[in-house]
Amino acid sequence: MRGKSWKAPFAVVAAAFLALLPSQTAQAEDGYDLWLRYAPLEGAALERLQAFNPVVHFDSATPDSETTDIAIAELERGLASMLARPLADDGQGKIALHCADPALPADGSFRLAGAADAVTLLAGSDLGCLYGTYALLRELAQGADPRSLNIASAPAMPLRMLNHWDNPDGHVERGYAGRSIFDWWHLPQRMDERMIDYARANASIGINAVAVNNVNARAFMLEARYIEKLARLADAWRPYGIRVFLSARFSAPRDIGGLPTADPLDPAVRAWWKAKADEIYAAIPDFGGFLVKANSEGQPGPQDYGRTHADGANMLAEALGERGTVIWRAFVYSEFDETDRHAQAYAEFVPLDGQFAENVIVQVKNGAIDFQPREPFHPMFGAMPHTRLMLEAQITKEYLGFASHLAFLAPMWEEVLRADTGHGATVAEVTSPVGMAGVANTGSDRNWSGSDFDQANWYAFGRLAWDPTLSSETIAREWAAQTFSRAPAFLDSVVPMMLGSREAVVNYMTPLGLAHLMGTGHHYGPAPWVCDLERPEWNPCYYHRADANGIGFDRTESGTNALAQYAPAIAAQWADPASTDPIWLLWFHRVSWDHPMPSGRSLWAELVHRYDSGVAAVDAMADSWANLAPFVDARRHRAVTENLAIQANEARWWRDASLAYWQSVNGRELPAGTPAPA
Ligand code: GCW
Repeated sequence: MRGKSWKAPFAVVAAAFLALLPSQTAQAEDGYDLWLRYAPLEGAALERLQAFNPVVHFDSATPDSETTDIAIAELERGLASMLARPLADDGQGKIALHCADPALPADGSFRLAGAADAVTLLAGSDLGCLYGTYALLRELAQGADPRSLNIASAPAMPLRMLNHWDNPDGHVERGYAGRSIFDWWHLPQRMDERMIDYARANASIGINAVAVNNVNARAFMLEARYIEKLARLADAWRPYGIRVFLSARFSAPRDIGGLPTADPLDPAVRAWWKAKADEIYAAIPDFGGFLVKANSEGQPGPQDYGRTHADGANMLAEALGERGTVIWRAFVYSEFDETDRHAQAYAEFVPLDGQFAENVIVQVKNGAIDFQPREPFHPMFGAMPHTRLMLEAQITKEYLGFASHLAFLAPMWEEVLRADTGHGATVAEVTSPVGMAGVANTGSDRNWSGSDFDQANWYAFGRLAWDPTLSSETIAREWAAQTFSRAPAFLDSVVPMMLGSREAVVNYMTPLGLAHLMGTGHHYGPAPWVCDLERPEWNPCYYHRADANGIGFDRTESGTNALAQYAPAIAAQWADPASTDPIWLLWFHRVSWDHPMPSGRSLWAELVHRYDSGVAAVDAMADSWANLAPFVDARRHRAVTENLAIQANEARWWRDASLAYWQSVNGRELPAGTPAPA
């Protein structure tokens, strides 16, 4: 079907279109189509697209590839669906694809330019054409006029990656959307069609790399039988621009290789990894590389042999050579360090700056503790100028109410990406030359992410990795328009609701810089009273340090001095409780319950106020959503309503249990005017 211009015979398109209709309606209502619904346009937007009367063309220089075929099929599908009719045989408005423009880089960049009778899509590669196709459809799905499009887009970050914490047995660690989407049992012979839908969703937001298995890895995933399975996925995803990575267990040479050691300096160990890498590349020529969690939470690593993280990472990097990348995680903390978990990763990694091989990336979580509802940016950002650092975010909501609480995470990621490290760059600037990883929230649930609004976090992650300067508001608006309704009245109400949702969670769970107060192990409900766990840093009481006199973690000079790991200008701004933004207060300081807050309230009154505002915000979300029923199909509207009811109840649970506990410690009454507990 290649040539100067391509058009399927009208009858074929019409038949395909009719076949699409009923299932599409059903899918739209169960969320399976994600943001790729291409709901029929209405009003002026429909008239404009009808008048434009699109038809797809591409020039002869465009490479004949599966990727361009996918782009064309997607255009046909999206346009027909939005027009609610098959593309006409005698279409006038050319959507003209030029996918081999030498003036544009082959990294996925593209340009879209509208004119009276054509939209030109220029790209330096077929993948750029695919990305441009999705951008065009995204604009049209929001009602844009094709003739006035003018977009030039390039990926800010080369690596835009999902990390799946999926175990080979189908269980997903910290997964709240059902079982794993990867069917290792039937691969390689049978591949679920869902794998294509998944690739399509990722490509539509620019995600280009996937680590398919949990960082708490099983070594057998490196065996030949799994490489064969992975190769099938790699083949299926390649046209969508996705490279596969494997989480590798550091002790694999012992676990599955029959060697007595996994010491990274042992020649037999090095030879084993080299042979393993060769074996993988023979099956998957564009294999991305290894993701490694080492010497963290009981995982094996180079320190087991008295070696450093750099020794371990460099050994794997040598095995991969120029073919791939080692992504080495910096999420480390030890039960033997009595001082402050906050300071450990920096202490272990920063002295190694400059020692990592060129094809090693160190992957750093957004904050120094662990994916809390709010954390200041990790002090490692900007502190390792000779090391490639990548940001790790968590899309799945381990500490933010799983898939039942609504929390749109773009504002959280925006907060960290825009943070000034004090080393002459923001976190986005430090990480943009490298990349961003998100711990996936996908699962076997029909709606992929466990709830309709959790799809927005997957979407937002991809959009921010592509362009970290995008605002949360832009992302929320485009997502909601594509997913639910493009009606301005709907968007004007749902977007603010999404934008405030994460702050609501912060307020009813861990206000004013509190952190890690969730129930042990599951991390769901409140448990600030827990203080008897063997490892001190797993106890909520380790983090809040509340007693009759006060509350908070002193990380200044008079405390653990973890603050000194930040650049001087940043540390200075957080050194004094008086100059510290209240959102970080108890993260860095221990203050008395009477500590005066900028609001004029005492700390205790402010804390109570924040819990209350968190609860009130959830109630307001439920009210807003109730009013949006006319814009959303009944099925998805009800599903969100039910979750909001759970959240309203559990926000009260968090507030009341937390306040009751603080009162048991400080012996204080609730300030006058506090609403009664539920
Ligand atoms: O957030 C914590 C989780 C663990 C996870 C770990 C990590 C994969 O509670 O489940 O393990 O972080 O990031 O390695």
